[in-house]
Amino acid sequence: MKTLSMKSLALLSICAAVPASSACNLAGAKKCQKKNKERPNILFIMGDDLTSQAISAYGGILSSVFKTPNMDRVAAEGVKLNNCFVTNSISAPSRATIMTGQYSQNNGVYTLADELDYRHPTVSKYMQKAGYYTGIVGKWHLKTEPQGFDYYCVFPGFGHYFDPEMITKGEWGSDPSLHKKHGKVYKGHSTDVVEKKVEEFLDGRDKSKPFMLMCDFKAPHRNWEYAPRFEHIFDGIEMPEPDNLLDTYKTKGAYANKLTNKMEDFLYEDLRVKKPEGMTKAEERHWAYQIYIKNYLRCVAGIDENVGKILKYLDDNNLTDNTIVIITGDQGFFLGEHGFFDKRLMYEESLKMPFLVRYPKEIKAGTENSDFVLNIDFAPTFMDYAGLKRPIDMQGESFRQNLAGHTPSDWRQSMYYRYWLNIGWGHDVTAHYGIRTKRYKLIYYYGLPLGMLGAKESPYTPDWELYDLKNDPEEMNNIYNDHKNDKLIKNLKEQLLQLKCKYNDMDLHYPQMVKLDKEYFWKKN
Ligand SMILES: [Ca+2]
Repeated sequence: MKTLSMKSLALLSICAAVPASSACNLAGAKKCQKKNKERPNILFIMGDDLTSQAISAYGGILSSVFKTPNMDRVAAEGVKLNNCFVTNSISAPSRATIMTGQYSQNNGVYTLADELDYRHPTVSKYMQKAGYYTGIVGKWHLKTEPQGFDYYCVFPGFGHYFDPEMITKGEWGSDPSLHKKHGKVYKGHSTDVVEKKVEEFLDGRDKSKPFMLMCDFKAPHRNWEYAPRFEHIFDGIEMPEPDNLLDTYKTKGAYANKLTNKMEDFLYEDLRVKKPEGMTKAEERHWAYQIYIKNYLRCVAGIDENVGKILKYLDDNNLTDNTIVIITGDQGFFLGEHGFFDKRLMYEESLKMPFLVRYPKEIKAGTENSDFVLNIDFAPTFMDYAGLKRPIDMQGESFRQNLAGHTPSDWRQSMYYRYWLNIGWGHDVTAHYGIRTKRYKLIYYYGLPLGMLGAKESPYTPDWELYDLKNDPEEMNNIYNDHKNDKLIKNLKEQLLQLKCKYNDMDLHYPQMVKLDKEYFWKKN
């Protein structure tokens, strides 16, 4: 049933898509050349599980012992977003959203098991049609052949840290719906290999056109295999710990204690150090955190170094002024907060994406922006810079004006989030959705599989959480059950329903969900 609905949604989207404004080849040659000189290049750099706590420009606790000078350069010469949020905090769904400007329920990629229908409209197709020279290198992760790219060189699936296999355009075969499992082997660490591919793309591009390149590093994804040159960067250093490393989830639902994304859940392959025997849980969290955070950041060091090479390439080739450089991650990530690693949950560290942008022609250097920007907004924003209107099937908005310091007066004040995979593989996270406003976050752990591949029935009763982010930014104190908040909760639930309606996610085609909602949606404990 899910497959059918995915396909039909994809087809619906194709029907609803509005063609991009007139392609350059329709205009006269001279006019076309002038237009191409004016339109900026877009260089979108994304780390897999790269989170803002690991980038020193964000000034988190780790910035005292770990610096990212090259990513920080982008922030210093551009704008830093403080409230950029992912709409479904997991790789393939976030990537599909970035490509389509749509939530999972509209692009059909709900979980890691889903593919992006190769016929679906994407930002790369629109940009290519509008005269951009388009490319993607590194992690693609959407199973079917990348479409709308003049050049690609991508890992099959997750990719490997060392000597990764990669598939270059022309090597996929004739069936774009194929899930290709292998490519050619490229020697070296994947972060270094991907950077070389960036330079190859830039060297070999059609220079008569502006370019859009997506550079998707594998790092710093689990299990954090760093290049050997970073082995000793933390020798003798005690890494600062988050305040809530030892969280006991006192006010959270039954699901929280059962999550398997904690410091005590690491495998030998993650830490590559034998666990000492006889540790208490608290001792184990301290011990594992120190090893984990060093491995994770050694991978980030590789990204930062390679971002430096890319920025130098732009400088050396006179591309800095007319290229929009973006640094982001495909979601946020826990670096020990609540004792967690991984993502998926709606708590701040997982929900927030790092987002730094440099574009000297429009963006003032060293600025910050705290507007609510979502990953559904990336595609319409790229298209705006290219002079294209937002297609009606895209659910996001361009934030080009926000980046330039001119936030529209009617800009969104809240955001809608949904994680679809119930229990199943992936740290036993309960399926949930929720709303985040400037001050509050309300989360509904509904816990139904709804036909998602790999999902399981939930052993828990549906549960709600409410956090006051002003007084409790670390989300330690769930205040849903305090009757003082009844009016606030009712109001937030009404806003949540409005967002569900707006984003085509009313769940009316899931009879189980309709039944569950009747009992639990308005319920107060
Ligand atoms: Ca990821």
